[in-house]
Amino acid sequence: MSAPASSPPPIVILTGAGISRDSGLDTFRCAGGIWSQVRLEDVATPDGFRRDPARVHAFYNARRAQLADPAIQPNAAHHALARLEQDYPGEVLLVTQNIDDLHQRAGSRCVLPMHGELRKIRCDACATVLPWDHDCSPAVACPACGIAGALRPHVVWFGEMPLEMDRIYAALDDCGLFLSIGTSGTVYPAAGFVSHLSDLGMAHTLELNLAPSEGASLFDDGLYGPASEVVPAVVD
Ligand code: BV8
Repeated sequence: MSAPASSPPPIVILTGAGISRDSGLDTFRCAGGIWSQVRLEDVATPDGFRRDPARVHAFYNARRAQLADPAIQPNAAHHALARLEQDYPGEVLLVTQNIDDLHQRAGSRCVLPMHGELRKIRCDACATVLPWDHDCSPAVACPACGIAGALRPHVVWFGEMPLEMDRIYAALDDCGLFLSIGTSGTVYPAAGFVSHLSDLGMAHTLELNLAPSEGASLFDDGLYGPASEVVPAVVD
């Protein structure tokens, strides 16, 4: 579910893999993280998919199966952000780089998943986006157009344009508070949001992370510790 189109909200929250770490999902760049297990060039680029679509599907099939494990549930940080949205209706926009659905499962409704969604698939032939909770492979035909070999994970790979950028920048341009939670701030354009806000000079910017990120000095303030502890402490 994505945010309804309306006037820009005053609070913008950006989340990254760190917020889902306390739910049992790996981050990308922490010790032992996903990019130490597989080469991102192989599994998260259009070239990698062209070279070996079966390998890329297998990578996302495994992550989809992990997300379906009953042990993987939203944690106290996801729930706190859902409460914040309920307490301030229409005033919170949650922009997530995560492709898991833990924010939505916690009850957040105004969510823009800028790097796509693991539980969806897209057809390169007819552009249909479909809910997808099982495995996919190059042999599977698109349920909408019937063409085989055209389905791909509905995720944004390196070199591709992230989703909903117009709505995200419209919200950033009007916001008064920006929270960045559990992201290393290494992947653009999300990594550039805080500098964009510093240039505008209107929003208070706060980093919540396990430890200061490389870009911590770009923020007005920082609070550090596990997201499942720090986020509820800030929100409640
Ligand atoms: C684009 C797919 C424009 C989904 C992902 C030079 C050369 C080539 C390209 C570039 C370049 N410079 C810039 C680029 C662009 C590139 C980029 O930024 N590259 C970087 C690496 C330099 N960006 C792009 O290509 C983007 N598109 O720019 O389009 C364009 C213009 C014209 C034409 C075409 C395009 C697209 C980027 C999308 C990448 N997709 N993955 C998936 O499989 O999941 S990247 C991946 O990184 C995930 O999506 C992830 O969300 C994202 C960000 O990572 P984080 O979430 O921050 O995770 P990370 O592991 O890094 O950090 C975890 C953090 O959590 C840490 O800070 C840690 O301290 C903290 N933490 C840990 N535990 C906890 C915690 N915090 C709290 N509590 C805890 N318990």
